[in-house]
Amino acid sequence: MTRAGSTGSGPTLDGTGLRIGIVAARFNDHIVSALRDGARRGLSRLNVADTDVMEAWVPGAFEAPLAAKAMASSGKVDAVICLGCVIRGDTAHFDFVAGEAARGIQDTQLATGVPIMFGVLTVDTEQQARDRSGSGIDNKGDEAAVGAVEMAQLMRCLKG
Ligand code: INI
Repeated sequence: MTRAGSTGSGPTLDGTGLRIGIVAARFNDHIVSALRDGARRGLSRLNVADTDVMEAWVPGAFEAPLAAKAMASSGKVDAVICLGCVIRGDTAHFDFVAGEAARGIQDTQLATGVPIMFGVLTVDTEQQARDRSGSGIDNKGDEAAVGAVEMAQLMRCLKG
């Protein structure tokens, strides 16, 4: 059987030569900056050169898909990592922002064929956000970086 990319125990990841975009939402920026640091750590651990990482900031998670689409359509990146933090409040705003960010990101990766990672925290409390944006590999930005390298490698493999 021919396998493309991953094996059951996970793929061997090497991001050498990959170009990765990061779109980070400024809303809750103390958390999102920590996710961005996690993503940068993850990319660096997987041999993605700092100079191959393009970073753009947007006002909030709602705007992330548009910037991701511009990056993905530019032909300058192999994958994009969207980072944000949406914390549930007392109104329905959370559902619109989180839902539209997720929908926009999925639509964009399907429309462009460029992997777009959903590194947007959707949490009930600030503490839950802190727990997912620390200095270890359980940082969701780091997790998104690993996903970006895996998907970029896989798309290269599948597209030939
Ligand atoms: N944007 C976020 O990224 N996180 C949030 O928790 C949030 N809340 O709670 O309102 C949020 N709102 C801003 C939104 O993303 C847009 O920037 C804004 O609505 C303008 O379009």
